[in-house]
Amino acid sequence: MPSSHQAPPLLYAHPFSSYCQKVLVALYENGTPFEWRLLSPEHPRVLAEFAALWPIRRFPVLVDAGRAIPEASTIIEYLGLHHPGPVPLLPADPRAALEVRGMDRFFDNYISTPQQKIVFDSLRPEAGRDDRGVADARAMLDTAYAWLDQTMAGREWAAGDRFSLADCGAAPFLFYADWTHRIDPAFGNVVAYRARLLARPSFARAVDEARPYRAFFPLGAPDRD
Ligand SMILES: N[C@@H](CCC(=O)N[C@@H](CS)C(=O)NCC(=O)O)C(=O)O
Repeated sequence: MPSSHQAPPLLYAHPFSSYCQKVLVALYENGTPFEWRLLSPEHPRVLAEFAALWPIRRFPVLVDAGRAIPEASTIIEYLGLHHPGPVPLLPADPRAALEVRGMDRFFDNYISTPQQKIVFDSLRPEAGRDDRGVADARAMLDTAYAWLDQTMAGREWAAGDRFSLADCGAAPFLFYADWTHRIDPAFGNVVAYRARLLARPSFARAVDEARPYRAFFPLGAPDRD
């Protein structure tokens, strides 16, 4: 348990980043105090600190008690251990926790990874684009939406009745995936789940905080959500 005099964790992040929103949802679910370290060209010192903390330079990174923790899922598990709040995001039962981690891997690997591929490719100069890779990413999203549609039949949240780590990632990943490669309305369970996630106050807050940055969405942010 954190002691009362302990400084709050620092979050090196950007509000428009999906993986940062994944962690923000966990922080907001539990009302966990933290300090922003905004990754922006206007704050070169913060960028330099971040690069020194995590040479891989993928964000977010949490710094707590002198320790740097990268990777959104690991950060959320860390918060549950060291800064627990009223909403446990991993069930205490290891079998139930395995289901949550399995769904968390699904959203990282088969929704977010292809979604990022399409966006990152669009940022490349024309000559360096990877058309085949983008087509594969779009096909993967279609396959992932179809699987998720079946899986979510009768489920409120990704791993069942309780909001969990898996929903923290599902929220921003489905949010941006729909902007990038529209979810077919025939996948009604996925569309309804995405809407439930958007109505969840923790994610609604993260979405609102990111609104000022929508013009930066490389594919053009649609006028919805
Ligand atoms: N595996 C990482 C992925 C983090 C990630 O991809 N973050 C993106 C922002 S959403 C990023 O750092 N992009 C900057 C870049 O690729 O240079 C995690 O789970 O946290």
